[in-house]
Amino acid sequence: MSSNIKPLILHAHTTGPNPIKVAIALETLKIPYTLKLWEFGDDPKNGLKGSNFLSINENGRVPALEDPNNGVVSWESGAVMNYIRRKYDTENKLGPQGKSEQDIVDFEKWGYFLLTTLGPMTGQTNWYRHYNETKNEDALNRYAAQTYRCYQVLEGQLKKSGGESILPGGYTALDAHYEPWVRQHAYAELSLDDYPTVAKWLKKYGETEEVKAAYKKIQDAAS
Ligand SMILES: N[C@@H](CCC(=O)N[C@@H](CS)C(=O)NCC(=O)O)C(=O)O
Repeated sequence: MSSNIKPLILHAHTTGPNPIKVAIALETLKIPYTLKLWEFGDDPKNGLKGSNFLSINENGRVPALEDPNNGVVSWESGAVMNYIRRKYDTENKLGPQGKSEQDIVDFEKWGYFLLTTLGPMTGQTNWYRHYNETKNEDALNRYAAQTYRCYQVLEGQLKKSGGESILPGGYTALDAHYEPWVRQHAYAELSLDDYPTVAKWLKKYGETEEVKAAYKKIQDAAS
């Protein structure tokens, strides 16, 4: 698939989870890409809120993906992942495996649950755990409890496949979406002890070639 494709440019940050899902998708499809790492802050040259990056994504957040093959620029990880699937996933390695309306709705609903709920609740837990200038135990407890609630919901879903994949039947883009956010449980100081199927899925998927390659590529670019 990769031979005639000019490398895509994935805009990322060394630690942020959202770009990693895009790297996992590109690795899964063996699409060539280069990484451009940005810093937090408003440095005009290198900052996510600086003029250079804002000309690529006016929201000042990563991921953003530039495709030199057709000039398309995408941002918001959900939109980026959908673009990659529409444009490059010719063998449907990342999309819903069934064609029924329920199959498609299941794929979409678990995607939205990550994008609107599990991801943001984990992000807010991280914020109140590590960054908020004044201690706010109420906010921290609220977001930690909400993240645990998401783990409980995910545990139920993953049990349907014995912890193999978010949707029964094999990995899809959803596994790429969830992996970096569930992996964040350690940084958020949340335990997966009560969610053994989530822990099993994370370990197994985290050891796949595409996931290892995505993390390595970001690490290599940072060093
Ligand atoms: N909803 C966005 C969130 C993107 C996002 O929050 N990215 C983080 C890194 S994981 C970021 O760029 N943060 C920079 C900042 O907050 O200034 C998505 O799914 O792409």
